[in-house]
Amino acid sequence: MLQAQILDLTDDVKGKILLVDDQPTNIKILHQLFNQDFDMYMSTTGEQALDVCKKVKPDVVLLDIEMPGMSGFEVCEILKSDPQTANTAIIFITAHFDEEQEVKGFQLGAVDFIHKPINSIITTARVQNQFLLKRHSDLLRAIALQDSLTGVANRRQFERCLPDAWRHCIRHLQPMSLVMLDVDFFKRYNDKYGHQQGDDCLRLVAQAISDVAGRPYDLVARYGGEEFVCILPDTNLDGALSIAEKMIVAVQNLAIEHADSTISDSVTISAGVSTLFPKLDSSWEHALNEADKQLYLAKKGGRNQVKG
Ligand code: GH3
Ligand code: MG
Ligand code: MG
Ligand code: MG
Ligand code: MG
Repeated sequence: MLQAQILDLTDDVKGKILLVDDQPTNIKILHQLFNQDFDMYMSTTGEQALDVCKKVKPDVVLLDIEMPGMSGFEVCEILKSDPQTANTAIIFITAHFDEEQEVKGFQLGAVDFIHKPINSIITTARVQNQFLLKRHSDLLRAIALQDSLTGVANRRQFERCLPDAWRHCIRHLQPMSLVMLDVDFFKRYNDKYGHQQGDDCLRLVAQAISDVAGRPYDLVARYGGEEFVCILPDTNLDGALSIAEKMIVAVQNLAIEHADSTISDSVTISAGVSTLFPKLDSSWEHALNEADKQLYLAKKGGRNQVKG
């Protein structure tokens, strides 16, 4: 849910189109139009289309409305309600013009309608247009939510995700943990090796932390300067302590030389953990303060360690 919203955007990555129609002949016509420029995926049922969307995250879905089983409208509704697929550009393909149906489609989040019989030139132009718009909005989202130095989520994304993650845990009666992490003696690192190398160090540390918090629902964000924060839904205190410990070891294993650290030859981090349980008086604001307090204790206790 969380990390997946942040996109790896490279202009030369081929776009992906999913064709959904119960009539294979329709799929064939559309396939011929886009096969050269896009990676193509095909489904003949709504259920199958949802599976493909989860797996490949197409940029554009060309979606038939009337299909046996799940209708195109139902597919659209489900895709739009799932944060992992909500940004997909959905274009309905319909056999007859029906005002009410079109309004409903737009209300469900579709971006365009294409009418059968397929006019190749118009269909190609409309799909190309929607593809470019989708790429632009992906790019804007990435700029708005990603930390430009390290590539992990930024603080804005963290603040957006935290209440959502907490609601998820309340719904499932699961605990949620927060980990605050801070690079040890980083001012000295900058002073000794220069700001540029300091930046490189932050990128490596961010990557090492992210590699440990690898579940799709985990989020690692840069909270500020040399401080990171991690949301771990469905994770109790023991689980979070063990993940934080793994992060500490992962950073140690990077073996980034730090001659001016008084506790190690290489760069280390400290961590503070707090855990929230779904109760009326729990608040994630309080949990964030608590994680910060624990981080302070980890620093006071000698650094390169976790407290919680
Ligand atoms: P402690 O072990 O107690 O955390 O000590 P510290 O030196 O890491 O903490 P302090 O808060 O004194 O210093 C943090 C340093 O992080 C100071 C600042 O210049 C550096 N810093 C913050 N943001 C960046 C950045 O984006 N790039 C680089 N290179 N350095 C940064
Ligand atoms: Mg049909
Ligand atoms: Mg500080
Ligand atoms: Mg520090
Ligand atoms: Mg700090």
